[in-house]
Amino acid sequence: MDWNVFLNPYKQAVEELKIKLKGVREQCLIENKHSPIEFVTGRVKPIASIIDKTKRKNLSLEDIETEIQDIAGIRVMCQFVDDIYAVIHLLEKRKDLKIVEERDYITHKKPSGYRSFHVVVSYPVQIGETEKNLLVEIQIRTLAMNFWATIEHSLNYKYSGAIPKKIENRLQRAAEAAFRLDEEMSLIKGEIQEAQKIFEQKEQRKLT
Ligand code: 0O2
Ligand code: 0O2
Repeated sequence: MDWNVFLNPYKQAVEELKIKLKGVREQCLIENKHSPIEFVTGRVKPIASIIDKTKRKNLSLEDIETEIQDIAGIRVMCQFVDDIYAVIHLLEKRKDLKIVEERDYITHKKPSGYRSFHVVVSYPVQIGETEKNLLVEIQIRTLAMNFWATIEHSLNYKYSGAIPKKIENRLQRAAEAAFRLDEEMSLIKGEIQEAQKIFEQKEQRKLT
């Protein structure tokens, strides 16, 4: 298998979607509206992780295109939980992609404490003269959910997936604390957005 040939379309899909979603934020800022998108990151799954997952799920290499949905991964970070649903709505309305699956780990958090909303989309890329539809996983989460997931991911890496019970319990409590933080922030959302609008206008005036 030539991994370069296989992964190149995924690389292109990640770059295109990053630009498009960052564009949504820019447009909101220009219109002086609250952007449901705070920032966007993306990555193509490393070859070693693809092979690991293939083994773990007992797949053959021919199946990976359909069975591994996160070879191309986009992450959208939001300030507020409501923004997550605004981003999902925005994705549902887009004509350049098709939602094929939604996984709600916000109302159904994972046993680890993980929260995020995952949307799997089918996205067309032009490769040479042909068009190829690829699966891309878009993870949408708040800054607090992202903070937790980033820390938990490093601990999982450190302990090779076997986090000691004591730390696991603390992480579950931290996940709840992060969720309460999101709830608290939602309660003063209006106040925060007003302050951010004033700040943005001031920044814009400096530029013109
Ligand atoms: P800018 O100018 O900072 O807005 P790239 O391909 O370089 O555009 P890439 O490789 O996806 O972006 O970068 P990465 O490391 O995946 O994502 C990091 C991006 O997220 C950077 O923006 C960071 O500035 C931004 N970022 C990280 N944490 C935060 C945060 O807490 N708040 C905000 N607002 N942004 C954050 P860029 O893309 O380099 O552009
Ligand atoms: P990466 O690139 O290291 O993040 P699975 O079969 O469980 O591997 P599935 O069902 O295909 O996954 O998809 P799922 O569970 O919707 O999404 C898996 C991805 O969600 C993971 O990717 C993580 O990015 C994130 N995720 C899911 N659960 C957790 C968790 O408990 N903690 C953290 N930090 N992230 C989680 P990978 O494969 O780990 O790749």
